[in-house]
Amino acid sequence: MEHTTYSCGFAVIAGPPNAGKSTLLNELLDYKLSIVTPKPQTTRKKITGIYHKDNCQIIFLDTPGIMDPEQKLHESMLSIVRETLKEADVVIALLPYSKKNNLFDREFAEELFNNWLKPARKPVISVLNKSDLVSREQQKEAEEIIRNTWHPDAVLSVSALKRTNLDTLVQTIEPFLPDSPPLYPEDSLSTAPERFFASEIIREKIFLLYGQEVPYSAEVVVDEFREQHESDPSRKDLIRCSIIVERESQKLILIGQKGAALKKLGQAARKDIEEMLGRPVYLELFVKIRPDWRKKHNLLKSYGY
Ligand SMILES: Nc1nc2c(ncn2[C@@H]2O[C@H](COP(=O)(O)OP(=O)(O)OP(=O)(O)O)[C@@H](O)[C@H]2O)c(=O)[nH]1
Ligand SMILES: [Mg+2]
Repeated sequence: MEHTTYSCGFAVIAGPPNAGKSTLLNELLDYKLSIVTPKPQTTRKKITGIYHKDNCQIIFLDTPGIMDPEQKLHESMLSIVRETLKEADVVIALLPYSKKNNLFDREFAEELFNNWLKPARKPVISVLNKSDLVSREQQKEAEEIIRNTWHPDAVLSVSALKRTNLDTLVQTIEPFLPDSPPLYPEDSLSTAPERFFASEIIREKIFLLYGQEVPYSAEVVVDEFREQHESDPSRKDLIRCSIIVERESQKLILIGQKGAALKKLGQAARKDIEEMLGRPVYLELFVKIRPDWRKKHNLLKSYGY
């Protein structure tokens, strides 16, 4: 009798803010699941993305960037990273190449390997991202330093953006996955509901359209997600969201002159939400002030942190 083996497990992507963790998840899945912006601290929660192959299923978990916490929100983000690491069959420790930092940030690497990965006691694949920024010789040099200093189970360089070496990364992950039937059906891409991704898309547009502290002070809550297309295909779904900010000044910036800025935000977000859902929607955005929400335990909790 023919004996086929199937493996399935969890690969947690962890690293500093802006390393390209969410980009890597999206490029592996070939689907824009996790929001990406040039600004650090874009991702605030765990994002599950399910990768399917003939003989294996990899459940990738994208996490917030690891940084020094300045407020309660950051502490919640770090506990999300810590909790997510517990789920890992293998950790992808993602460090970005940088021209400034003598190839990569050694101080952060030391912190990541010693204070996060060692206590987590999981197999580690050290992945240097943004290989498009450096030469092959420099990549070999950096890989060698990592191998000799922190002794991870494997080391490789990729460019998530250019999709370089992603097949090799998948092949490197596979041996770390337990023999197991798939945990999710073949057509599932994530575990979170559509309304979560709608709120994330709005957050992404806030990061892209506004400067300074506004993106960091903003949270998006879906108040109503009314699916109407099933009962009547001619009616659009209604999505009502609140954008929470900390101060009046931030609310004024978000709304803009005669509401122009909020309108632009709404249009950009609606376009992407419609693309994700594959159907037209009405998107209504309200701006609300909740002073110091990032420091308040109860508010953070109500926003899912
Ligand atoms: N040159 C280059 N840029 C990349 C690569 N991968 C990601 N980026 C860019 O790096 C920036 C940050 O990408 P994200 O995927 O949002 O990074 P992240 O690690 O998820 O960041 P946080 O969610 O803030 O922790 C974006 O501008 C990406 O386009 C890469 O391989 N090469
Ligand atoms: Mg991210």
